[in-house]
Amino acid sequence: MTQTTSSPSLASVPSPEDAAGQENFDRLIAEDSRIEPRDWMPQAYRKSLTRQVSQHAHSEIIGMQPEANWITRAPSLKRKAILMAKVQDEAGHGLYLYSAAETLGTPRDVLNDQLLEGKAKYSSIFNYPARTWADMGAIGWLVDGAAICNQVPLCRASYGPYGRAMVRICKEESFHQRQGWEILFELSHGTPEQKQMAQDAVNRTYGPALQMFGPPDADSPNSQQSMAWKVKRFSNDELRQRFVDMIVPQAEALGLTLPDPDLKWNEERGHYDFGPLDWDEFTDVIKGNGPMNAQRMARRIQAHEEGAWVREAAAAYARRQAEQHVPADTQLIGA
Ligand code: FAQ
Repeated sequence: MTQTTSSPSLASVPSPEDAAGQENFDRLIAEDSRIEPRDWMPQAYRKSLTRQVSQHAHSEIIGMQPEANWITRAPSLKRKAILMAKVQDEAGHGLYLYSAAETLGTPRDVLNDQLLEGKAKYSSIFNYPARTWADMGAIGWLVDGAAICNQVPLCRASYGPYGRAMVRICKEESFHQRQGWEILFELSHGTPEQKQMAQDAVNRTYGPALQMFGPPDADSPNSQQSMAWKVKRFSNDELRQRFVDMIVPQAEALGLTLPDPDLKWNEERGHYDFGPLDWDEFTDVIKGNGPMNAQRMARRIQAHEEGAWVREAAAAYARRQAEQHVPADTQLIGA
């Protein structure tokens, strides 16, 4: 009788270093400690975090566009100054996040190429147009509001640089949400036309804002592993529910309604029930077929090309600084 060998191939046997690294990684996760860039980590953890953090960075950068469009049309100097500061904050968030992603080993220009070549995703919400000034309010209240709801738990993400970046980002997002709320409050207490403009903006933004939390848990391929690694602390549906519970009383205080006839308090669950979202539309948007995908990407590519001279100048400056700061004794050795 021929005997087949069932011993594992050599390639699948972890080296002693990998086995020790995995043990240390598992211990740190179990203890709720942090994984730092120099720590051993499983390849899958590194890859999944690079995906999430870089896509988060891309979202911040693309997310500047709908609001930047309104800087020149802001209704007062004060509003203009506030909006400019907010858009700059989003650029800063992108930079913190690219820096955090780079600590996982992929250089920023590679991550950026993935965005420009359409290989990396960014948040679906930024593929919708900002039609009126009231959209600045709806984006601040609902989009930044959803971002905070999703990102406060990420301050405790197991990967140190990501969690620390999120702390500062969340502080700034809270300010953004308040400025959005304040824009909507003013409009909803203004003329009937202004109130209608605020209501229309909320009607358009509500569904896409709820979709920012990602697909329903049953269709979320990354959630389970990400939660086991303590990157994500709550599932997509848990955070979406938390957000709905938060915005219903806020909408009442604003004097506006949310566009969902199924929205009602469920005494038994202790939460608001809400109606189904259009997941076919979501899938279409993240495949690149949303109302603004083509324009957002074209603008990003154009901005990248127009910024080439800045990158070249910065690189030339860095080279010159390095040459001028060569220690004196090193120069002598070469002489
Ligand atoms: N849009 O398995 P899951 C902001 C993708 S920042 C596009 O559930 P995961 C600030 C997902 O990537 C907003 N794609 O994935 C601001 C995955 O595809 P992949 C961004 C989405 O990672 C305000 C696939 O679907 N925030 O707003 C979306 O466990 C105002 C399956 O999904 C963050 O990035 C979506 N909405 O959960 C700026 C927060 N949802 O990658 C300017 C950090 C899912 O396998 C103005 N990220 N997908 O090809 C996260 O918390 C998570 O990555 C989720 C998705 C919750 C977004």
